[in-house]
Amino acid sequence: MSAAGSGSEPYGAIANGAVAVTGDRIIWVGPEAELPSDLEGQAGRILDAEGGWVTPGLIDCHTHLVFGGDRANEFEMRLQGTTYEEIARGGGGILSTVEATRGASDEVLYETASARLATLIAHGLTTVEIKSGYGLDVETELRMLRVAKRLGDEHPVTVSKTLLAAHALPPDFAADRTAYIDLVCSETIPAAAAEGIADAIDAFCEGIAFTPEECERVFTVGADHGLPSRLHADQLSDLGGAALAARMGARSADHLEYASEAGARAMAEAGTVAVLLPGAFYFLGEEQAPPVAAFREHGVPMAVATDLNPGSSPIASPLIAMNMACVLFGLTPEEALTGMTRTAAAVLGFADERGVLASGAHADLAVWNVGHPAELSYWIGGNPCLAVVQNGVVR
Ligand code: DI6
Ligand code: FE
Repeated sequence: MSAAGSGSEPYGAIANGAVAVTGDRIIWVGPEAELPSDLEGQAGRILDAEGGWVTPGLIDCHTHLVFGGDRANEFEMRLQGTTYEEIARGGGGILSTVEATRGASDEVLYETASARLATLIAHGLTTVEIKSGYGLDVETELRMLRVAKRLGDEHPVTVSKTLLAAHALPPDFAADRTAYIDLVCSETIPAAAAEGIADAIDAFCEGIAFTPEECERVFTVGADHGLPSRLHADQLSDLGGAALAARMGARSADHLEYASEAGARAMAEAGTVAVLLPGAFYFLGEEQAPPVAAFREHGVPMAVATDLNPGSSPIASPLIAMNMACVLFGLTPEEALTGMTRTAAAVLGFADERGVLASGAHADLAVWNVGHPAELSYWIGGNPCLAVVQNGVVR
C-alpha cells in the first residue's frame, strides 16, 4: 500500500508504507521496509491494502444530518425560478424542515439519519459533525442532539454535536426577535450544556436569519458554558461574518462565498478555519465563489464539508464534496483531501488526534482502491473505499 498523510512528499505520501495500531491508536507509520521487526512479529492481524492507498478516515466537519422530511418540492420551485431566499421569506425553507422535524418521532429521526450516515461511512468517513437547528424550540433542539449522540453510540463513527438553535427565527417569535435570542441564551444553551450533548455552538448570520449582534450574544453565552463557536458566515451576502467569527475566536467560519479580503485577513490572524461547502454553492446555483486565493495568500486553513441538509445541500458523499471543491472553487485535490481530514479535525477540536496518520493519533483509516490520491477528488459516483478502520477496529 501507499499512505497519504505523514511523509514529506505531496499528500505526505509514503510509498510501500505500513501503519501499526495498538488498541485505538496508531503507534507507528513509515515505509514497510523500516517497520520494526518486533511490531511485525506481535501483529495479531495484518490488513493488506494490496497496492491501494491508505488515508486518514474522512472527517465531515459540517452537516445537518438529522432532520424530518425532505424539500424536493422546493427544489422543483427553485427550478421554476423561485429563489432560496424567496422560499425562506415565504415561510418555507428551513422552517418547513422545522415543522417536519418537530412532527417526527425520535425513532424516525434516528432511522432516517442512520441511513444517510451509513452512506457516509461506506465512503470512508470516520468522524462527522452533526448540528441541531431544525427544532428551534428547546425540546426539539435537545431531541436532535440526543439523536446525534445515539448515532455515534450505535455506528462506527465519532460524532461531534453542535447546537444551532440560532438557525432561523421560529414563526411563533416572528414579532419579537429578541425574545427568541433570549430563549436561546437563557434556556436552550444552558439545557444542552447541562446535559452534555453539545460540543460547540453555531449560528446563521444572514439577512434571512440572524444579525451579527444577535450571533455575538449567542456566542458569548455559549462561551460562558464552555462551548467553542462556529459561524454560518457570508453565504448569501457580506454581513461581515468572517470578521465576526475571527473577533469571537470562532473555530471556523463556514460557507464564506461573500467574505471580504479583510475578513480573510482577520480569520488568518485569529486562527479561524474557513469551512468550504461547495455542495450548497452548487445546489443553490450560486455564482460567487469564496475567496480561496485570499485564504491561501493569508494562510487561512481550508476545510471541506458536505453541509448535508435537505434544503441547500442534499449530498451524502464526502468524495463528491471534494470533487466540487476542486471543480467549483479551484482547490487542488491535495487541498481537498487535507480539508476533509487534518483541517476538518482541527475545526472539531481534534487537531493532531484525528485526521492524520501519525504515531499517537486515533487509528481512524480509510483504505482505497485507487492508484493515486487525486482519484479521491476525481471520480464522481462509484465508491473506491475498500475498508474503514475506526478507533483501531476494522469496519
Ligand atoms: N446554511 C445552509 O446551507 C444550511 N443552513 C444554513 O444556515 C441550509 C439549511 C436549509 O436550507 O435547510
Ligand atoms: Fe450548514
